[in-house]
Amino acid sequence: MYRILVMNGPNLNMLGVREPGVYGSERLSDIEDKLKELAAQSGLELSFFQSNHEGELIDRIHAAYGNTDGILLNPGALTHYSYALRDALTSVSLPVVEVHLSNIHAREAFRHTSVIAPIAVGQISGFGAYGYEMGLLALKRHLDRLV
Ligand code: CA2
Repeated sequence: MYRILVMNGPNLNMLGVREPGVYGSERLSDIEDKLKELAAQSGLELSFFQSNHEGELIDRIHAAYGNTDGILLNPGALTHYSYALRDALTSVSLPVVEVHLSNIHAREAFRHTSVIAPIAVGQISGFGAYGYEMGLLALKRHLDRLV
């Protein structure tokens, strides 16, 4: 059974609360509930962590070292500039799948760059909450050495 850490960065605790037009009407807890269902069917053990603080996210990544098989990550706006988050992910050598609700490549220019993508297994962007399900399955396939 793979142990997967599902991490969300700044402001994602506000999902479904404000601006449903951009990010959809589902709350983060709804997304997590769906992932729990999928994990039960797929033989995955999930832990969840959301923080609005870069350092807390980094500490959680360090704490995953040695007890986690992979990370499903929506870094929020940290995606676009946090070399510290990227270095933390590199330091634990865990496979990461990057997920975004919106299509970051179809938005403002500053969102087109991800400093996380080069060290990720892959990036899923633009499929709303369903992207998390895709990301979890893709991470499992990667751990199974199938993709
Ligand atoms: O599309 C995504 O998933 C993003 O990671 C979301 C981030 C954004 O900075 C990235 O460029 C793309 C922002 C999350 C903000 O979430 C909110 C939720 C409700 C209301 C306002 C913001």
